[in-house]
Formats: sequence, C-alpha cells, structure tokens
Amino acid sequence: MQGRFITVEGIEGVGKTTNMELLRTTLTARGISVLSTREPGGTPLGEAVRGLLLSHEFAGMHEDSELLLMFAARAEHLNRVIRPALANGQWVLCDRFTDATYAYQGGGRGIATRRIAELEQWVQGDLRPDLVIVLDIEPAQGLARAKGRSEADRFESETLAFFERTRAAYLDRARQYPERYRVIDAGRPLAEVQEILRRTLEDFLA
Ligand code: Z5A
Repeated sequence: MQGRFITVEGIEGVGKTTNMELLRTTLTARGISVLSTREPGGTPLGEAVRGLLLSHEFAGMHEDSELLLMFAARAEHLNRVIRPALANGQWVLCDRFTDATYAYQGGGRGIATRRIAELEQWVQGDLRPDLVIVLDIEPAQGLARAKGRSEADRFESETLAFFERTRAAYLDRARQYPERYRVIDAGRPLAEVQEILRRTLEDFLA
C-alpha cells in the first residue's frame, strides 16, 4: 500500500526541527515505518544545492535562479527518495516542501503563483502532501527564537517584512486548501504546541 506524505511548514524559528522528532516518534509508535527528510536537501545533490541557496556567497542570486534551484533539488528528492519510499509503503515526513516555495519565493520574493504552479506540475505531476502542518508564529517572535543559534544564513538575513509576506502566503494557502492543511499556533509554550500536534496527528490517523 502507498505510504502517506506529511510536510511541516512555517517561517524561520517556528519550531519545525524541534517538532519533527515528536511527529516521527508518534508515527513510529503506531508501527508506521517513517522516512524523515528535509528540503532543500534530502539527497547528496539536494544538500549541495542547499549549500548554494543558503550561502552568503550568492547573496545577489536572482529570484528565478533561486526558484529553479529549489525545484532542481526537489526533482532529485522526489525521484530518488520520496516517490520510491511512498511506493514501498513508507510514510514520508518532510521538513518543508513546495508550500515553502509558494510562501518564500511567491510571498517573500513576489514571484507569480502561476509560475510556481507550472513548475510544481512539471516536477511533481499530481503528487501533493496528504497533510501539511503549518506552524504559525508572529515573525518577530520566530526571529527572536532563532537568533543566536548560529550565524544567520542568506534567508535568515531577510527583513521582518519579508517574513511577514511569507507568513501571509502560508496562511493564504491554508485557507485555500482547508482539507489538507492544519494551522497550529506555534507561539504557545512548547508543551502546548506538542499536545496540539499529537491531537492533529491522531485525527489524521483516524
Ligand atoms: N526555502 C525556500 O525559500 N523555499 C523552499 O521551497 C524551501 C526552503 C523548501 C532553509 O530551510 C531555508 O530554505 C529556509 C526557507 C528556504 N529559510 N528560512 N528562514 P530550514 O527549514 O532549514 O530553515 P529554518 O526555517 O531556518 O529552520 P530552522 O532555523 O531550523 O527553524 P525551525 O526548525 O523552525 O525552528 P527550531 O530550530 O525547531 O526552533 C528554534 C528555537 O526555538 C529553538 O531554540 C527551539 O528550542 C525554540 N522553540 C521551538 N519551539 C518553541 C516553543 N513552542 N516555545 C519556545 N521555544 C521554542
């Protein structure tokens, strides 16, 4: 039987990395075989592309180049890792996927949704996540959490206004596709966020 595809999204510092492990262990405890991965990345080529995308060396990268690199890494990830795992019956848990492209390159950079949708169709065909968990937070709070963890990368150096547009684009998509999206207030204390996440996953499993 085909596995299910779950993605975790949200702006900088929202707690994706912290909560991916909770989601993985909750699914594993139910006897589900889970492949946990991330974007950009998830393959040797994808991780190399991630290095290019996050590096300050390419601070002036054109937004179209950024968009195409995201989808180049995604094509490799889908064909080498995600599709084979799903076909094998494994569940795939992915830290960011195409919704991040709609949010960052669409909302943040201002690239037209139509152009992103064309690439999405070309690279993914009909494949879409079965569940998109959007961890939502006020950008100022997210940035404050992320601050001081390590040196800010190319995206982390963006302005508050950039993250506000990015957040708005996530919320917009969640309103557009309510059947697949779950928005969780990630500004709450971690224990509360994790309790809501557990319940969200239980509902999905049911
Ligand atoms: N990107 C893109 O532009 N287009 C695309 O299509 C894709 C990606 C796929 C790299 O992603 C960049 O790629 C990303 C968008 C772009 N850039 N940005 N920004 P990434 O996922 O690696 O980058 P990230 O958002 O910077 O992830 P992160 O820094 O690892 O943040 P996080 O995973 O959401 O947060 P965290 O590390 O789990 O938590 C941050 C801190 O807050 C940490 O100290 C936690 O202990 C703390 N925390 C977490 N939750 C709580 C609660 N509830 N209360 C208090 N403290 C908390």
